[in-house]
Amino acid sequence: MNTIREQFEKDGYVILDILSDTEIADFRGIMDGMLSESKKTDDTATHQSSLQHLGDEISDFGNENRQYYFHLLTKPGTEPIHHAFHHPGILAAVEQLIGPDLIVNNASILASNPGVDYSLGWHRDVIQIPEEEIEDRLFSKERFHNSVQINLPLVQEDALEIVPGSHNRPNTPEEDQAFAGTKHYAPLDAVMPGAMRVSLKAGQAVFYNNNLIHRGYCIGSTVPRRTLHMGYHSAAKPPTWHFYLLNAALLTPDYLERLSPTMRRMMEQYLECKRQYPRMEDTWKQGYGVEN
Ligand SMILES: O=C(O)CCC(=O)C(=O)O
Repeated sequence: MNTIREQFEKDGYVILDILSDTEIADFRGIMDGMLSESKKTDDTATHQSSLQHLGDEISDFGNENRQYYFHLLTKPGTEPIHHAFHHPGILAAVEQLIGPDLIVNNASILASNPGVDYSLGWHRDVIQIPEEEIEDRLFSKERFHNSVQINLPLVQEDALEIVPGSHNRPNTPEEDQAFAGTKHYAPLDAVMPGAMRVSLKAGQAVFYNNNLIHRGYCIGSTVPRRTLHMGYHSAAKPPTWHFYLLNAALLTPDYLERLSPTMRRMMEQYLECKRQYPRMEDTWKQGYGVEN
């Protein structure tokens, strides 16, 4: 077994250098064309989370005092940045972590301007699963989790916090206490034992198993957040619930025509996988085919 895979399986994350300085400048230029750093708002309310699963409109960026979450794959006009989502360094690493035939199922930007404070509640990425169906066996060494999530900042950041090693075991009693009875988002003031902040230089990426207990947390930052955020699965195995984040209804023939050949191929494979596994609600059921 190779080292990054061993580390990923043990700790639930691994940090790698991905982008060259030229690539960082290139992506930063494209992103600056989409998101203005100078946009100021009179909004002083504290917003607790971005619209993580619905996504924001790029034209709304900066209207509110919060972090924004843009889903890119299905947004016409964002094509100039799509090549980030099939960067050879990223695909090679993800393939070592979960296997071949990779398909991107989340390709987003996490963005906020300097001075914007925000926090998400601690969570595992299980928001699509009704709380009463979230069983401990989902977080076990025996179950293959067909998902790698990545944060790749174009500006140095410390905005992701994780509990290393929590991805393949159930909550400890102390963690349960911090979650205060919920299996989705913990209360914002929860103190999570064993938490660690992930510090990344521009161009470095953290690859993580999103069953890890984690949160976005950014208070008092003097730099903007400009982070590519993506998720992949291997088409060699059944997908997880994360696969369904991408709105396949927007992958119309007209839209597919606009994509680069590589991205179009990935999206066609996405649609094929969706035909094979049409029902998200099967993915967390016992007997789905991912347990050893
Ligand atoms: O990096 C962040 O802001 C956290 C993202 C997150 O919690 C998620 O995508 O589930």
